[in-house]
Amino acid sequence: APAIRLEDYQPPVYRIEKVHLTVKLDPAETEVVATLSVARQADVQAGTPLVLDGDELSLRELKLNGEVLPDDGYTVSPDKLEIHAPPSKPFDLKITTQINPEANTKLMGLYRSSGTYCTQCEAEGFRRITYFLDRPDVLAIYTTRVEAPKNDCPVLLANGNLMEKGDIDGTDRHYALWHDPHPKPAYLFALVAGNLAQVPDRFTTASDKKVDLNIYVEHGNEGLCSWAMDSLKRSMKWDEDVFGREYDLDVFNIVAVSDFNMGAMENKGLNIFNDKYVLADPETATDQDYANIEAVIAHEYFHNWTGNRITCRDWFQLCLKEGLTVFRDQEFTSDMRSRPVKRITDVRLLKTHQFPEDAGPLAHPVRPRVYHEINNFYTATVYEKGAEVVRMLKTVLGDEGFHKGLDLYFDRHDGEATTIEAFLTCFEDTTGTDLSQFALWYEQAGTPVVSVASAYDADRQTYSLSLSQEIPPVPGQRSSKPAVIPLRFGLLGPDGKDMHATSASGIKISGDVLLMEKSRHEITFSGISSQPVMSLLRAFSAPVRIDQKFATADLQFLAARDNDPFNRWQAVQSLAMQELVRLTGTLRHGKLGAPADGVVSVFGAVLNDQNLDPALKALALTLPSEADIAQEIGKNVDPDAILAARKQLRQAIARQFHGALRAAALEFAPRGDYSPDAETAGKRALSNRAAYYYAVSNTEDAAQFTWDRFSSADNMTDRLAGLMLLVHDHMPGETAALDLYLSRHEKSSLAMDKWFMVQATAPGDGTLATIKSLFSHPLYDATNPNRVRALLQSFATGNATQFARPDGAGFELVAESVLEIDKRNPQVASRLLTSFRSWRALDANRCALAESALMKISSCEDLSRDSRDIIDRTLQ
Ligand code: HT7
Ligand code: ZN
Repeated sequence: APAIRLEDYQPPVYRIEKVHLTVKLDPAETEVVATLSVARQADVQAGTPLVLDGDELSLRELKLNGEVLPDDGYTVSPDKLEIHAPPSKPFDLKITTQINPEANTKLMGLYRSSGTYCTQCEAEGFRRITYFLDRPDVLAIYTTRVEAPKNDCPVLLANGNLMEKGDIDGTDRHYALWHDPHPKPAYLFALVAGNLAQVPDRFTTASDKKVDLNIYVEHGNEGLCSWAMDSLKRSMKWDEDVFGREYDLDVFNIVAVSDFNMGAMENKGLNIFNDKYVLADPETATDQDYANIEAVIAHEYFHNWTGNRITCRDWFQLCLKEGLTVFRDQEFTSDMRSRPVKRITDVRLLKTHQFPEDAGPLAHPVRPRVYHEINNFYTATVYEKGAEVVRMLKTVLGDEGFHKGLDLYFDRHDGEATTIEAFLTCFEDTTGTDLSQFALWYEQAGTPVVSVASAYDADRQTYSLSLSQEIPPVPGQRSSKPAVIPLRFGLLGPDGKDMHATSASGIKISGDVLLMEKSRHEITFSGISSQPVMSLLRAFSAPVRIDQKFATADLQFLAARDNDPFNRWQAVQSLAMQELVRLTGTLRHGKLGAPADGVVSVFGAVLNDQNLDPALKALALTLPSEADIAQEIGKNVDPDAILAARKQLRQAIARQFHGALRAAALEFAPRGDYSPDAETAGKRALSNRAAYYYAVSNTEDAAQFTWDRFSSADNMTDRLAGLMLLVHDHMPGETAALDLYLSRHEKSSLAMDKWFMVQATAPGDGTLATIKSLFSHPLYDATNPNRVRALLQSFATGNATQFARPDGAGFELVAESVLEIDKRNPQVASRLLTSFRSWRALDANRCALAESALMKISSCEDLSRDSRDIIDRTLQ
């Protein structure tokens, strides 16, 4: 496939102003009649051909201004329709295509999920429904008539407001006519038809407009929607309160489907969701699931302004809607729950998913300059780093400047398809700040490393700080320019309070933010009466790595006393990380070192800190993941040694503090009716974190205690936590627990995804055989993306020792699966394939085995464009 480049962007030569669609649904032979009102752009020569995109389409009829177009007036293929010489005046093009929803296994365009017709058009799925200018800068007003048998499909939905509904005389069919008054790009088109249950509600906007809210689910699931509905109403209110954004249609519909390539989709007025981000009850959903539902519902809703009202000019600008919308949903969660807990959770996610992406062969700028397949750019870099960039913009400009700029953006670009440049200009215009250097965050790939050195001069009472920044080389980017890096900081005095310098030189400082703009800064703080401890990058104010040599005592001090909760957490993590890296090294040399008392005792101090919020405590007690440790080690990685080191530290903590851990596991287990609220969930998290350690405490009742946690749990959070311990630590009752879980949850596919996931992520040589036997389990379904992700994606990304087995069998299993899935669903396959992205960091033997598995994939000739793109970049 040819490379698509940002520099080649050309505006469309024709506009499509109105679209009238009639979709006559049929499982295998759906007819789509599209009437497009087309107009030539003023600066384009009359007679310029009109070239429409298609994908696996078959044309049935073509009329121009009501007349059948002669054969020599156009050329057509499944992926293109060219009208050779269109009229110079605006004209109507009526295109009839036939498509097969039942055979659509890619889940892009119109497909069926458990009998429900649904669509997915982002990024380029609309061209699988009809020929179109399928690009985000072509905005049209859509009217959609959906026709289907009344019995099979009592519910008929499309974007916008319902205009009309009725029977089609003389048939068993009926229709619904929907009209969306807001111009939109084709990727936001949606249609749903099926036999679904409707859960209705109402929202009144700030300007007193009544909006009908509906969640549509499979019959029987009506009782699982209340959390999603509650989250939706809170999102609508919050967007009014915090961003001044009101909803703009009479109805907002959400549909949950069980076969979906990603999380959810923000189609105008008709959001379509992976059911795992809608359905919840305490029996089947964990606290994490509840939090995810709240966040994804909010995210899709917030897209109504950041994405739909204002959309992207081209797909290079994807971060314009995604980074900004992730930032908005993160802020929503921070306001609904605990801000520090949310921040820590997000930074952990960023560090485990985005940092490795940015350090490996798939690295790309937040706004890429080139792509082969846009579906491969829905990445942690575009989403999560994109959100960090928006957050930094807020830090740099201040709350007021940020909101003024954003208000101007909403005002100036409403109804447009625009760019990152236009977005940044709004902030420049309102605040008078030159953001040209800041814009580098969108253009440069790679994670900057900020190196820190400091010295205290007691005689002069000065504290000096050297800061330098550098981005390590990234594919296609050998050199880089210094970025604007806002570093929130505090100089901690011995009492744990921030010290205040009488003056500072060498850098711009505003409030508690140091603003790096150069590659080096030599900073001097004066009037510092005693040796401070530097707490840098508070609240993780920039997506950078900090290279700072800390004395263990200073980290211990920060872990105990920093008044920034994020950096307190970070200090505990850094201490654990240092120790885990050391232990890993020792183990690799065939020795068994003991974890240092100083580190173990910090965990004890955290555990016994009476003032720490339980949710924060649970996070602080969570050891860096195997993937995090591997990343820290960086090269010649041996996942077995990492796993063993982690287990050593876990056991040392467990054995030393078993009494307090047992007590915490019991004390913090919430009693009474289940509630998913953040505070109660935080207590459960702490209780389960304590149980995680206690399970390996070597005490007499550890096994029984763990079994009880599983078997007497009255909610999924505790049950799953117990199951994970039994299975991952291969404790007595492991098999019985899996069987019990299966018989209890076999009817709930979301609960069963967890059952597959737990087994796929279990360390130990037997896991591979387990996975192979699960392929033929009656509940395994290779066509359902959630199930495939539960078994294979979780194995490849969450089971480092088995995926990277020293005999290569883990890589082989994933490689073979990629090839098989790729034939059916390229998006799911290419996503799975990205799990190889850090292969070059492995030790020589594993590296060679990974390479041969990758070569096997690469040698397959009919690989999808999606997988070909990932494999080529991974091997480059
Ligand atoms: N904007 C959406 C991204 C998306 C997607 C969703 C489902 C299936 C295929 C998809 N391709 C792209 C989701 C979001 O960011 O809100
Ligand atoms: Zn999004």
